[in-house]
Amino acid sequence: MKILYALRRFVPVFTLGLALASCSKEPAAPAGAPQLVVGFSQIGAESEWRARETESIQKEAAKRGIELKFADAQGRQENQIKALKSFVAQGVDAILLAPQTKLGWDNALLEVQRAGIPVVLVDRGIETKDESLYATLIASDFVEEGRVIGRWLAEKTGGTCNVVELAGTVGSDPAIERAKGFAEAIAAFPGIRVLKSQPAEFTRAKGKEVMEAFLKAEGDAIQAVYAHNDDMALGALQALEEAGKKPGVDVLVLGIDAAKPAFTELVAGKLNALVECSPLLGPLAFDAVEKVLRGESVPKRTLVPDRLFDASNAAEELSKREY
Ligand code: GYE
Repeated sequence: MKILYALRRFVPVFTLGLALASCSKEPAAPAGAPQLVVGFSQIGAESEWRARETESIQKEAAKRGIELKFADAQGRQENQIKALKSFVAQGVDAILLAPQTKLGWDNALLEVQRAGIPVVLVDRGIETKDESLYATLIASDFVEEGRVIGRWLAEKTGGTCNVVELAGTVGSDPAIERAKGFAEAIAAFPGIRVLKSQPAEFTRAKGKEVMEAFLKAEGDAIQAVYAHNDDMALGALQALEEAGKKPGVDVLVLGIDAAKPAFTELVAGKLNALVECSPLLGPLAFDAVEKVLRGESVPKRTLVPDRLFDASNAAEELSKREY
């Protein structure tokens, strides 16, 4: 394995030499340096956020002349584990992993570690017995995102409101932590009642479907919706409109991510508050990869900062949105 790994690193140098000689416009690593090969195990394409994250990572790899081996797991952890094994077999230099769920990674990551390949976790964290199985985690503080939304709701409603919750993928870090932060923030307000909470997989279609079921069960009692991401908030918005309600007016709609499609609805007044969660992780991810490969130390956790947007500040931000 070691010999193969060393050999693989020589081939791209040669290829790079040819590319330079033919004045290729291909982005290139610095002269003389072997081209890095990085495997990226992505969860899927369930949301606008994830499409923007994939784009950011692909763009940054190209900019740095890094060869990216991209594996889309179509929403299944078992496919991500297969991708990790395949990256090991291919002898990549490093791996970026966006883990779908928190649990269940230790065996696969141990195999990766034994092959001497560093892992950078992007966007979601994992729960593991052995923190040395990954080099660093680059992600937002999902608990804080949930708290910020909870505080906003308490403040805007004077602490009295019936809310329904559209939760993210079961077992995923953002679904667990966004629920926790929200619950923590509203705990001080007994007048805020969560009528229903159900997973809707972070997708627009499921968000709409679950919201329709909520409306059937609770009807006019629902005064607010807290969705763990933009897409589910947009699905809820559609369900509300189809039920003859005015989203943003009859029912408050709150979400997380603040990507352009939802942001536009926020400015239009159909959504009421969005907490940002940046998917533009490419530059941070490859900074970490390059540092780790140079043997430099990296913090175990890099926090991506988030802001809250509502009617008070959304309009002036819209033209500046990068995602
Ligand atoms: O908020 C959501 C998605 O892991 C932070 O996953 C990410 C979340 C994001 O599909 O839209």
